[in-house]
Amino acid sequence: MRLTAAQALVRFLAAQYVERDGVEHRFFGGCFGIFGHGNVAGIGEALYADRDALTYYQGRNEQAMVHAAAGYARMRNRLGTLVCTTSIGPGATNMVTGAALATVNRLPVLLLPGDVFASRAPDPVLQQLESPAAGDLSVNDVFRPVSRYFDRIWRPEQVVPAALQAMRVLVNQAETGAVTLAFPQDVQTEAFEVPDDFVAKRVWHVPRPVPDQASLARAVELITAAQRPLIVAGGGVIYSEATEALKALCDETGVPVGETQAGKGSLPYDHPSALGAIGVTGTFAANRLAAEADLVVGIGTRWSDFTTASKTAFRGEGVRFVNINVADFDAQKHAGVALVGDARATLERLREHLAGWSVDDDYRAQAARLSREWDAEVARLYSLDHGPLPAQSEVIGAVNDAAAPTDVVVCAAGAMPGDLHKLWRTRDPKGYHVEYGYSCMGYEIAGGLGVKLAAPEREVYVLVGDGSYLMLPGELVTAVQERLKLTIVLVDNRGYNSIGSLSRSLGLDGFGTLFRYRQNGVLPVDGHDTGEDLPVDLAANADSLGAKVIRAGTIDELRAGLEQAKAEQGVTVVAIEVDRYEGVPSYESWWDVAVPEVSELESVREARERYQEARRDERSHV
Ligand SMILES: Cc1ncc(C[n+]2csc(CCOP(=O)(O)OP(=O)(O)O)c2C)c(N)n1
Ligand SMILES: [Mg+2]
Repeated sequence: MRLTAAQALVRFLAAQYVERDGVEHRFFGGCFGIFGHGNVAGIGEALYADRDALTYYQGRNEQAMVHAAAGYARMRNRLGTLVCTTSIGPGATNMVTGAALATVNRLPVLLLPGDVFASRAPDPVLQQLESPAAGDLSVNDVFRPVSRYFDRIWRPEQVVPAALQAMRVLVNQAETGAVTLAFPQDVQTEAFEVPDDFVAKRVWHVPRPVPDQASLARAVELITAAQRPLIVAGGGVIYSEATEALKALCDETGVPVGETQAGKGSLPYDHPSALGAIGVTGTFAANRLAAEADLVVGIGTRWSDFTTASKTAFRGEGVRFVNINVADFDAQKHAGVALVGDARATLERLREHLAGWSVDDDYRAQAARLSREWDAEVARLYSLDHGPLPAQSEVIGAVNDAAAPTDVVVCAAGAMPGDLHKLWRTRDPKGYHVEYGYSCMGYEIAGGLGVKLAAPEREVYVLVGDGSYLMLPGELVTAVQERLKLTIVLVDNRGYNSIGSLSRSLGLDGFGTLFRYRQNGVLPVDGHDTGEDLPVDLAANADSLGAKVIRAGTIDELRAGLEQAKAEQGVTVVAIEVDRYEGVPSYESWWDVAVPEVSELESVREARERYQEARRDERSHV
């Protein structure tokens, strides 16, 4: 069969399936694209001529398309994703941030940036960046460090090995992330004789590998010798659908669980072993037990600084680690006993080995008590009745009350992710979707769109700050166009407030974080000249993009607005302003943000002293 390279690739992508536990799914749910000269005729023709093969979605910003694909992939537990096609030059490089986000979060996305002519005949083509020192370089080489697999398709026949390698990496649970196939615009249009097998249905089997016996035995020895063991549940628990296995292990052994951002939802919030969020944005329940733990079992976590509180969370004398991870890279961290394997399969093995063993009753009771005490703190923060502007924690409470257990909350950057991590009562393993591997402003609306495409049966609540909204609101239009139902809660605090409070804590008065008019030549800071508000109306902006807008001035109005949104079919934006100074406190934790060693500012010198003091709790775990 004679096909162009682009036609062959589109047919191949449409025929890819994955199977795990006997359940088979199509791997690609569609293809996002923004056309330019680098893809309009090649991939564009392939998508247009065969419209049933792969659903085409029109994007507004290439970065946002990749966010949508990542959101989709996460919602599908990495067993599905979307393709993203772009033109060359700016359209292509706009995807770099999205690629990094996908790779950091280990989420499969397939990127097809257009590339300059392989023939080099018309060089320099519009938007080509030439290098005097290297003829084979294009801007797409910037994808290499942020991709788990990169290839450039120089000849049409090369589609075959490139596409197969791309799939190998995308479905590999340890390797997955962004895969980039840079596609020169002339090669896309060139024909070759395509082997029939290449475009036939292909099923990729996703295994559940288990650790070797010796490693398991070492882990069991450590766990059964521990007095105060603690589990840290990461995203791997959810991706491998290990939540039931985890719950069974906790019921039997009484080991308490702290959750990372990606792992939140591993246990229902009201399970007696559930300590909730751990680390910098953790609960006092998790952070107190972490400080005294003698053994920490990390499951599917990469041990980011937010989880380890910059290596101050686990302070027990001689504390040891056991790491269950499908990726050897993460399993080896913190000098842990590495259990390289699938979370669910490994937890099931561990449970067999631990049969009859449990933590002592006092420890189990302490965990259950702390879990209840934490929930009382959540209830307090949900109903502060703060005024005149409400507190952000009350907004979270209102959304949590409005959402059904299986609905999904989506967020990524600002003060909201930390507050959600602490306060969101998660009742379903897929109910909490906070992108915190890259914590990328602008992910929210686009990621929420991807979540909705992946799980149309669930209601999706996107919480977005004013700063994030301004960075990437365009996919609102895509959601309107696709007639998708999204409820977006736009939380306005007139600026980059999370960084503002960080800045204030470092003696810097929130410099550069308020959205205010310049005054006397400088931008206003907190606590001094507060300056004048900007005449910005983001709700009106959302209205102009086709969303139904509800303006809420109080928490009661927010609650009413959320009820009203339930009856809507399309995109609803509920806008509310919150008090930027009424933040949720930090609970017995610390984050390492470097403070200048010398400064003319007294406030910074004081912050430096506090910084040096705090660093004394840092451990090396080597
Ligand atoms: C793309 C990107 N740029 C910069 C940052 C650093 N950053 C983290 S939060 C934040 C402010 C976010 O503002 P907003 O969305 O209004 O949320 P708020 O902090 O006010 O809660 C910034 C600038 C980031 N996370 N992502
Ligand atoms: Mg803000």
